[in-house]
Amino acid sequence: MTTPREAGFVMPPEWAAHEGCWMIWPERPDNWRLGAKPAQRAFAAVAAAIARFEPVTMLVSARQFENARAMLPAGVRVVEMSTNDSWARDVGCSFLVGPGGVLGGVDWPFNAWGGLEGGLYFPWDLDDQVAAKMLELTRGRRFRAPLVMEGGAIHVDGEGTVLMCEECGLNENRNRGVTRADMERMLGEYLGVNKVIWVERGVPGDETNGHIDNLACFARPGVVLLSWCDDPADPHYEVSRAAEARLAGAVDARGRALEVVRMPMPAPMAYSAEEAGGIDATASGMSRAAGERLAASYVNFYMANGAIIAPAFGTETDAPARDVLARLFPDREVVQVMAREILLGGGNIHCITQQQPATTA
Ligand code: KQY
Repeated sequence: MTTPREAGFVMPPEWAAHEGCWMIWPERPDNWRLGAKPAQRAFAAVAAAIARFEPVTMLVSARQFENARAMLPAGVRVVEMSTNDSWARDVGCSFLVGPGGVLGGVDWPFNAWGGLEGGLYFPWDLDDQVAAKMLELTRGRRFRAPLVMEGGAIHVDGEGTVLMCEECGLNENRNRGVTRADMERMLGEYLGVNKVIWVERGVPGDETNGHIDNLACFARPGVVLLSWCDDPADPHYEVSRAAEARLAGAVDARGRALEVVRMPMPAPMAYSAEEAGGIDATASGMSRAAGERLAASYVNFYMANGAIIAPAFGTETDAPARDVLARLFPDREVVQVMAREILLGGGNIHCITQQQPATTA
């Protein structure tokens, strides 16, 4: 099996020019309350915001095709595809660019964030096929990875460095017996990176076992934005300090020390009784009880061409978060979209989007 590295492919950073963005329409009522109607409105708002800056493709089941078409702006392309849920970051391919500017993609084996040991649902077979189908539609070269992983578990700087949380990347529920060296070798071969910067834990309560995309991201090479908490009573207080110590003590693939920018965390939020009561009970592994803390973070945003599409929660921290993004990305328009309904499903705007890089071939 030829790996992307052997074939000369690398994953571009999210800030490189995009051909467009891929999303998946929410539908399953055991994750999205009230038959997914409020989530569908939120996903439509995200798609409309991104579509101002780059083409958007929405993947949707046959059952929901007419409804999605009616709810989405005309400029959003709606394409039928079977899935188990709606997390394009994780079940979609991580796109690569190869020699002469050709498109490729990593097809990560997917097990619903932990398989039968703590995974969120069964079956996940349709989700596991999404990356291959995206690469069929785009005629990109497909590289099936040898280890289970998700796109939300990585952030690359485009200059040879990737960020990952140990809690996720070394979790036995993805790859039994996996070692740090195994994962580093795999990331090197499939993303074209030379350096993995490990952070120990992700945002407390994140049901992905610590996806980096909810905790931290590269803003540009050498600069990492970190979700930060100043309340010693909050479990994220320790997590954010430990992450900052790791990041500040690391050097990237080019030998640079990282600058860490703190992004304030939103005030604690939890499922209301009404929200939890709107979710269909099933035997899935998704825990959705009233009062349960939501893993909210402002770092879970999408970089579109010329814009940052960022979550807002209707709380007092929305404005400071917007200010941080505006300062960090002076050449991009910051567009905040109300994202609580996405958060109720366990993720946020970065988790429901997947960029396809612009290619020259
Ligand atoms: O963090 C992400 N990339 C995805 C979150 C998935 C949550 C599933 N309920």
